[in-house]
Amino acid sequence: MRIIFILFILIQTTACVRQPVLTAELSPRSVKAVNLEETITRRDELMMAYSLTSYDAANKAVAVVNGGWGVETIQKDQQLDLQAAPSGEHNPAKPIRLTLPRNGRIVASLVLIEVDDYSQARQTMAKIQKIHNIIALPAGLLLTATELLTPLKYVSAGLVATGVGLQLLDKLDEDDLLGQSSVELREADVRKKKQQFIRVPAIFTGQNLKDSFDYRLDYDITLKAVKIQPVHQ
Ligand SMILES: [Ca+2]
Ligand SMILES: [Ca+2]
Repeated sequence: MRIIFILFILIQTTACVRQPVLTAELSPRSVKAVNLEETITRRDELMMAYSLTSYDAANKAVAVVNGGWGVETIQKDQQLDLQAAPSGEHNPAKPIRLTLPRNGRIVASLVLIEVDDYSQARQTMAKIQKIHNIIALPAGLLLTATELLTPLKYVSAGLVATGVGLQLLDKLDEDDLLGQSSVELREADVRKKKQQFIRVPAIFTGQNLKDSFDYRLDYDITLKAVKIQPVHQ
């Protein structure tokens, strides 16, 4: 009888430990050039960088992952499906994912850049893609910041945290930031609302010299329940 009771306790404990945790996955969906930044050349060169940063219940930054897409050219009125299979010079934007800490939160951030220095940008993107979806410990800005960070600062700090020593902020002297977007997910809200999918539409408009640009961009956050398992990198 006693053995059965102990077994029962063991099963209960195991069931508790195995309770699924939530994973958030960011995938850029599409980008459309309603109006180009460089009207004279009749095309823009685009690059996108995105990140997920997680915070625990005590509001401490615990992990960050990065992703990148580009450099790809786009023409006026063209819409690119960022999840379509590779074709010609177009490639999909790979999703990134991170565990949502219990009673914590995740900040998803994305920036869209119009590239002026093409070869420099390609090198930057090669570095970002090398560390794609690798979980890093937050450093510097993410740990010390008490004020609200812009999406660009989140992405930039995420890249620094991976140790590639990349300063996206500095690079923007040569290239142009078309827009930045961020969304925050609180674990308690997600569980309460049983959220599984969030589509974030972003409109990036502005002026560069005499050109006014207008970009429409969508990205998705998918929430999945996963069993806890050892992390293999
Ligand atoms: Ca430009
Ligand atoms: Ca350009």
